[in-house]
Amino acid sequence: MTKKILGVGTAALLALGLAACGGSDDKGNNESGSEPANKTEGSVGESVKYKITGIDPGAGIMQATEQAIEEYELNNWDVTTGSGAAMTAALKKAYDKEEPIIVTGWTPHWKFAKFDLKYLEDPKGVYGGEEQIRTIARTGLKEDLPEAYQILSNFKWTEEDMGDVMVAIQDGEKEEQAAQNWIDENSDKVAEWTEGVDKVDGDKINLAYVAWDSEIASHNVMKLVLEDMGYNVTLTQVEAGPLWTAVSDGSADASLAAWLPVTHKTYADKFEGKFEELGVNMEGVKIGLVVPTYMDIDSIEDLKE
Ligand code: PBE
Repeated sequence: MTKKILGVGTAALLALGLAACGGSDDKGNNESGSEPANKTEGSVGESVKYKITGIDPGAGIMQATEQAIEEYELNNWDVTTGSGAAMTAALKKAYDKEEPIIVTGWTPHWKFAKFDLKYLEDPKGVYGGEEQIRTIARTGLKEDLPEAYQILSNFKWTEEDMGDVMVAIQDGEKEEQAAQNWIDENSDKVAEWTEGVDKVDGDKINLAYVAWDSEIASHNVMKLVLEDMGYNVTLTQVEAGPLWTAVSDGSADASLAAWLPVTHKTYADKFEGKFEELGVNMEGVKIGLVVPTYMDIDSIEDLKE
């Protein structure tokens, strides 16, 4: 078996395939004799079995991907459900063998540090543009836990900051230890979040997060920062839907995991008025479909053939 299923020669095959399908919008079956070889070599869809490797079903990127499948008319395509960890495991497995794979991806994420990857262009803008990660809280947090409210409102860091924590965890460091190391090396930043805030004496606070690598990093850092300020912090790991529900019904105090304006728009709209936005904790983040650079495609439109 050739490993470079989508090697250099494939551009030509791809172009041929596209030309051959030009007039028709029924992409499913073309009955042209030499199916197996041609399809394996010529069609990205065939090479990945028309599957986009997804993550947990509640993630905004999953909704966006369903929408992409619809808007780009990828009629015979599916997005598989799993988890962030299963997605990166599948990516690593394919990458090590230089096999084709398409994943739901986002930045910041350690995978870009470990593998050569690229986003597929999204000319229809289904995945939005530059996104932000925002901090949200239950209504009433300001009155009940004003010090935490202040720290959470001040919290802001960069892709590089989060990347340091994520890569350390990926390299085998314990989550909490990776967070502590980052805090030790960035005491100036942490000091900005806590400046002028009084310490408390064991007040309880519950932060909700989803097991996405980016959010594992941010919530572990915030846990330690709040603990250092005297809080008794619980991190509750849930899926995206339950996270938004929990912050909106007050069973969680806050979360650093609100990706907006597009990724979690459905949730933000659904719970409008029932939660409070405390500010942007990271600018310039992004979601989309991601492939290894050895794949000879550039755009989501290239999947439709
Ligand atoms: N993510 C990571 C999330 C937001 C953070 C892109 C997987 C989502 O799609 O909801």
